[in-house]
This record gives sequence, structure tokens and C-alpha cells, in this order.
Amino acid sequence: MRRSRERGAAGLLCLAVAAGCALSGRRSVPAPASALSAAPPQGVRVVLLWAAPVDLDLYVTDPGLETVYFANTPSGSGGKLVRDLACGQLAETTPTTFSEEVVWTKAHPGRYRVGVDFSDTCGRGEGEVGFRVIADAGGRRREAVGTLAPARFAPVVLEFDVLPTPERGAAGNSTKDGP
Ligand SMILES: [Ca+2]
Repeated sequence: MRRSRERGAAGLLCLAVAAGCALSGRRSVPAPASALSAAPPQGVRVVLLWAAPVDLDLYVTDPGLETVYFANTPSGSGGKLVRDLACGQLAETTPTTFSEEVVWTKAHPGRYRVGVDFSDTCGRGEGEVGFRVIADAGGRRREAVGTLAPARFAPVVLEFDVLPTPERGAAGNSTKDGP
């Protein structure tokens, strides 16, 4: 059974932006897929990648403090868990990299927060698992990597802001050539 996210914040033993964690073996962090498609122009796209056949869950909280995850999709703000992976699906695909993905096609401005839960070892007795979170928004990519032990929930592995959309016509050329 999947547990609620009412859990402690401990368990994230190694967290760094993009790099810096000394990881090895099954704790190794998967590289970002080169074929990762871009986020919608006014949207947000968050991908969780991991490399062990276990069940991790992606949580993305929007500026209105509503969280998109497997039990709340789509959210009131339009966020949707477009890729969801649980123990039951692991055998169907047998990839080397596992992933979940949350997308807003049109995202409200404000702060977004990404959490990761090590929900289930799927009977494999895995120890810590490395993960990578990639967030694309506003033409920028942010990444975080870390490791998580079974039954641990890391509520904030990455935060980012979506800026308000400029008034139509206000963006673009901003030449400052004087006379
Ligand atoms: Ca999952």
C-alpha cells in the first residue's frame, strides 16, 4: 500500500544541485535523458528519474500550495501527473531508468516545490536509491540529485519560481539605443 505523505523530512542523505554527491552502485544518479522534451512555453515540466526497480513518487506543490501526485491529479491549477510508475508496472517495461513526470501546460506564477518519496521497495530489499529531479520552466532548467532510503520522504529537493507572463507586446526587443 502507498502511504500518505505525512511523514518525516529525514532521509535525504545527500542532496546537491546538479552535482557534488559521492554516489556509487545502485545509489548512482541517472543521467538526464537526452531526449527529454521541452516544457510547454508557458508551462512547467518536472521529471523524476531513478535507476533501481523500486517505487519512488514525485510530488510537486504549486504556488497555491496544492500538491500534484498520484492521488491528486489533475490539480485545480491544471497540474497533471502524466507519467506514474508503481511496483505493478515495473515488470512491464524493464527499463534501466525509471521516471515520473508532472506537467502544467499553463502554469500560475509563483514558487513551485518538488518532493520525492521512496514509497515501496517492490520486494527487492533495495537500500538507498539515487534520483535526479529536472524542472523546466520559463526556458530555464533546474536540476537536483540525491539519495533516498526506503520509506523516506524528502519534502523539498528542489524549488523554483515561475515568473508572471509579461504583458503581450511588452516582451521582445528592448533596445536602448539613444538618439
Ligand atoms: Ca511511483
